[in-house]
Amino acid sequence: MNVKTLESKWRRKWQKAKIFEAEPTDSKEKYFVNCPYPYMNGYLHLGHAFTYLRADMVSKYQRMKGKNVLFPFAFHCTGTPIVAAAQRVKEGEETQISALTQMGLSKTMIKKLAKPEEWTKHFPKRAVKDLQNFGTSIDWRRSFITTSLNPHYDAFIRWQFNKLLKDNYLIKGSFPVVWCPKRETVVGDHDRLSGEGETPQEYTLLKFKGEDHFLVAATLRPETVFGQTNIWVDGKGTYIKAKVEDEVWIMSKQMPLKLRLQGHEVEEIGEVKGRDLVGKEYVAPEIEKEIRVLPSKFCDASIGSGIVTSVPSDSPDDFQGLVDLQKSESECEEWGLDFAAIKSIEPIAILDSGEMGTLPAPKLCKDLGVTSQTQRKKLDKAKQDLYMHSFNHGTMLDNTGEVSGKPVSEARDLVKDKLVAKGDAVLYYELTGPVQSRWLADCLVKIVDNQWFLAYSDEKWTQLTEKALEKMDLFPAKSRTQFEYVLQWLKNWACVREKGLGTKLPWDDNWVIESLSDSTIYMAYYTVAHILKELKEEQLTSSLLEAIFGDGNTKQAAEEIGVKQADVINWRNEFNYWYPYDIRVSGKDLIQNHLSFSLYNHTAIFSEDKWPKGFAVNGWVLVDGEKMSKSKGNFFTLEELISKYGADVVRFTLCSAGEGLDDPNWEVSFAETAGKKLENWLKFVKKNKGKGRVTDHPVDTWFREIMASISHKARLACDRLKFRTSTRLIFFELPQYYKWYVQRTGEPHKEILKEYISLINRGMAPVVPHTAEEAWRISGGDEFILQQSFPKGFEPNLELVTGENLVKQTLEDTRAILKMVKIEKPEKILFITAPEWKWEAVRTAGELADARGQVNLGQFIPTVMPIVPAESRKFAADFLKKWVLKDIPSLGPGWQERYDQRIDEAEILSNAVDFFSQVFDCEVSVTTSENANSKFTEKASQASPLRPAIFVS
Ligand code: A2H
Repeated sequence: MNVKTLESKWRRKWQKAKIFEAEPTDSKEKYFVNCPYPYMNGYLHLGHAFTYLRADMVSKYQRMKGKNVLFPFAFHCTGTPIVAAAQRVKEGEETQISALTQMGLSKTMIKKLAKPEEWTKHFPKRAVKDLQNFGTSIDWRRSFITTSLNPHYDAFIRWQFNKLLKDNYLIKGSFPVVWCPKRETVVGDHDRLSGEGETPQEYTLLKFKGEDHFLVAATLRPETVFGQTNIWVDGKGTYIKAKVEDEVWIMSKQMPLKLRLQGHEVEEIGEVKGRDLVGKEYVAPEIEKEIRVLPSKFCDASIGSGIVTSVPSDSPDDFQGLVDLQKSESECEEWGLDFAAIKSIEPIAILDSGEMGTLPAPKLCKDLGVTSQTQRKKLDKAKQDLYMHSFNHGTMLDNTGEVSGKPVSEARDLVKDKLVAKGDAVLYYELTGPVQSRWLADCLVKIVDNQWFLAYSDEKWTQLTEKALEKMDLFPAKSRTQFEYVLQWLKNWACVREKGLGTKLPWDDNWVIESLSDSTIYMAYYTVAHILKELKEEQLTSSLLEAIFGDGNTKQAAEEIGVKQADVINWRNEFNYWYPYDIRVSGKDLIQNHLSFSLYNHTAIFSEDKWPKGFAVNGWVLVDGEKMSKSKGNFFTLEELISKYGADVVRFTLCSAGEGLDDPNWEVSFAETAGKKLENWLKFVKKNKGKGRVTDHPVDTWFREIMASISHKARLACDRLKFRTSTRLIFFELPQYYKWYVQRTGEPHKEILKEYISLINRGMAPVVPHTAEEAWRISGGDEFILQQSFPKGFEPNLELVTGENLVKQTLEDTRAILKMVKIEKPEKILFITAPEWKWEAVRTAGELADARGQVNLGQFIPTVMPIVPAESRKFAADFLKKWVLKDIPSLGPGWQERYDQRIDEAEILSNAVDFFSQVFDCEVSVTTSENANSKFTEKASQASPLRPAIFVS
């Protein structure tokens, strides 16, 4: 059967039987798994698929462990990306239209997408289809979209925010944000065409007093005001004179708009040429000295005011600017400057930068061989290095007033606060780098007043969240330190925006709750989403929500909305049954925001018994070792991949791509061959169904043991979400053992063969459910495989396993020897097992071994020699040396365990003599070193534990 028909057949059967529709039941323990909902401005791709596959494998695995599993899914539409994209469609913007065309959308559909609502309909519909075709076990009755377009979810978010406000988790303040002047909106990371990660950075805007106006200059290092020697302007540029509140400032052309956005009243009153400022003197803040304006080439009109205060001791730019002028009398003349006066300006040491000394800028310029202020590369590097170095290692010198002796890291804020308090400076923000919004505008910083924040830096709230984290199970466990770190530094989060889709703040509808803040506790909403959907919008009152999710009165809530109290109680019970969730599976990038926010908000809204139980985080999908990107042509949508390979191949390849925090790697070559592997498995099942002998064979017990051991290990791996490991064990390792088993026994035992097929089917069902269902049905299984139990197994009898490994190893060694001595048809083979004292010696080595399994020869030999029988002393030292120096390193870590078993090698090999004779078609015998004929003494001396000496003739 063709893979696609096979897969859709099983999906139809699952759907018809409604096996993924989860209902509470007392007879089973529940398991609730979920993952962050995707943003609906495009189709699902390979990156999404990896996380969702992990959640889905967990859901299938837990179901097969007998749990009642809930795996719901929803769609995120909050924020500006959809609105911005719709707007761009409306404006006929080309890149947007071609992006949509590339996704395969028709012209008519694209036209429709000029309306944001259409995005929230079209893309979720497609995502449902993709995820269904992917074979996921999602309960679709509970899915929903966010924002006010879904009044029910909207009510839930409003209820939550009212609660946060009431309990003081929300606070109000002003806040610098990245702002799009074209659309007049805040621009989150999602809303940018470029400049992701850039943020507002605080500058101190220093004021230099002139006759009737001020020059203003932005600095990142206010603590260096003690070393100011002059002021820099762009002598060839033009500046603006403007009234700012009731003072007159001189600034760059760009600055009035920036200042207005930052809450200043600015009225432009004229222009001033840079040239006219050169040579004038202004009073510098803090030092209260008159310093001169000089021309520079490095002044950049796009930063700050386009005017810079000069501190040549600590700023490489300032130093080199000065040196350049001091080198050229003609240039000074050209600007009408007194050359002698310029030459007399010297850097003033104001702080000790440790190994960089007290005049670090001159030193750095010299070390780097800077000869002109136009050498931007060298100077920018010097600037960056020194900025960090001084902050971390600098100490203020005695000439810096109140901050003398203080580290730079403390002095900076002290000086800044003093200057601002005295009115000699104001705070001012610039972006750390250029940002372009989705509306194609260059962004600026705006100070927003009346901003609402989630108070994540609140100490008490953080402590509560730390307590919640402590009790959680994290996958992988080592991600814990990252979470702990985030909880420590997380700042208050601005949780509302002025524009975009979303839920309006209940008490102020000028604000929309932003996209991370409306997504922190929605997993609770899933538990009753399918029920709430059936209610009328106005029935979703806060008393109802409080009665379901909080400790509200069910009777009162029921009366208020005109339903039976028993119904409300049932709904509340459904929430109580499923909640808290057991695991949330996510990409590791969400540790620093979404997952941590979610934990905070759970502690704020719910009682302790409802706090999340587990987070699982994973890396980002690479394609053949490279980052996915549209431009590289290695960007695949889920739909594309499924239609090319079929769902199980995509699942199998993704599952094998990685586990843990490392970035999983999608190997195209694996995907190309995985279909064949699955097909071969189906063929195997068809061919072997009901086959096998009915008589017993001694090696049967061994293979049963191996199956149990593999099942046991696979289960432990799945418990830790290591599905790649379990797949390797079940689908790749077990068949290797099976091959050996068939070789040893000629034909597998019927029951064992049946168990083998069943084990692989059940063990692989979470990964490749369609193939597993098909194979299950072929092999005569009824119901669905997803309703069977995952293989359990037990810890194996190691003696049995070690014994059979001895046979296997001896066979391989014999083959190697025959090849080496070039005997094709041997007449006789003799195995001589190691004497008891060698076993003793090896176990003693195991006891003496250090943590890495290594043994000190000087300690080992004298410890062991006394137990060596007199007649063996001759060979003993050689054996012991070889054991420590050659054998141990080749055995690898943990080698000791293998020798802890007390097995009778001679007996095990004797039992396999028939097998060996059959394989080599000759007489095979076994003896011990102790019993070996004296003519074999030399040969026998080569025997070591688990590696008998082999004599062929
Ligand atoms: B700093 P960012 Cl001591 N054009 O202040 C060129 N440079 C400008 C500027 C403009 N329009 N506006 C401000 N700057 C300078 C002091 C200082 C500064 C010292 C050491 C390093 C240093 C005294 N000059 O900056 O990263 C200002 O010089 C190194 C980081 O390009 C401001 O801080 O935004 C700094 O550049 C801003 O640097």
